[in-house]
Amino acid sequence: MTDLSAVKAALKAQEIETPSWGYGNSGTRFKVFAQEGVPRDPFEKLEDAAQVHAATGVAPRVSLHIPWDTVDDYAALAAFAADRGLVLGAVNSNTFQDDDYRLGSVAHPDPKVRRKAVDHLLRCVDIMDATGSRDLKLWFADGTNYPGQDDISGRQDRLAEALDEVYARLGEDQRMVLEYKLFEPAFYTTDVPDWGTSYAHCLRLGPKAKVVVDTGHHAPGTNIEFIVAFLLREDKLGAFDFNSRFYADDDLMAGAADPFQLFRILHEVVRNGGFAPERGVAFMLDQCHNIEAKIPAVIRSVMNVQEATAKALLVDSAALAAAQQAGDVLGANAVLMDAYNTDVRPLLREVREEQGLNPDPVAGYAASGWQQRIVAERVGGAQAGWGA
Ligand SMILES: [Mn+2]
Repeated sequence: MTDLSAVKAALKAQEIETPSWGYGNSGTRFKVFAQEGVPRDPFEKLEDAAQVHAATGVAPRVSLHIPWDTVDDYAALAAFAADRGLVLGAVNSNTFQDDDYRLGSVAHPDPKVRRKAVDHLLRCVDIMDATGSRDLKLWFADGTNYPGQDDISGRQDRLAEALDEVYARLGEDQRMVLEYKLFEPAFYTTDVPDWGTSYAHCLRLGPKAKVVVDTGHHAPGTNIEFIVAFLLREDKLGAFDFNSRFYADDDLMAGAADPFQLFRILHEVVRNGGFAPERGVAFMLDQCHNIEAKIPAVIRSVMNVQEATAKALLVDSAALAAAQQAGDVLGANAVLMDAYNTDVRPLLREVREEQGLNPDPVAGYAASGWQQRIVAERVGGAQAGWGA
């Protein structure tokens, strides 16, 4: 039997980090659709993030993206966040939006471009010093489009050299988390295409380097929960970027496309102690809301992660271990499916009521009047979005 009070305590202690860019305008390479009331600057993004935290109680952390969230005074941004009950989370670097990066950034053949990219990453660590952020999130768009375009091993050498320099700059309590992605924007080779490549670089770098698992960055059919179990076992899982996908890097709401997969991933997190604060795993969303209302979409995503977490916490681990030990294939599978098939929404409503929250976060947000307020007040100026 599962201890319900322990499950509730774990759900109340959960922290899900939301991305600043999820509040701004976004789209596909075909069209960015503007929405009314969208933030014009990083401060307004934090105001929206505070609404998500107010509605859910588990989203106090916000990831930044540099240069999209560039401000004059990062300590002031952190203070602005703190005034709203928020904490600034991972600093996401961007070495993919300048013309200089046509052939890559840290793995570019030209040392001048590599210098520029590394300087940007070092600048991000300076920003972390000011914001108190722990993690520098690295995702490189680097790769090649055509066989023979560049030297695959040479690019790994350049990547390693850049990572070494940034790693050496990290403070005592800072980390770098290295994300991988199978393809896109490069279509032939990608310099960090999979968890193994990220893991190998992180292992070489040392304990302050960990792997980021972005759930949308794998080949179709990849067993992501195996990767999670393996990385946790090796103490190399630094963070999740949750989102969901039907085809490639769709960046849809976490848990929307395949809630069973999200449950299987979170089961491995629970099984391997990944929620313990000392494991240092960051649970972040990395997604864009192109056609749906942004704040409610972030709230829905947080709820989807909570629901999958609740189901994972409800797995009867003693019964599961006994069935596994006995070689009871069907019994073991049934234990897992019993948890997955549990309707945890009443439990989560109860948890929220105990936290003094509206048991229905979507309804709570709708009743707050925030959406009408930002549509009325955020008039004029340039809306935040990709590249802004
Ligand atoms: Mn990501």
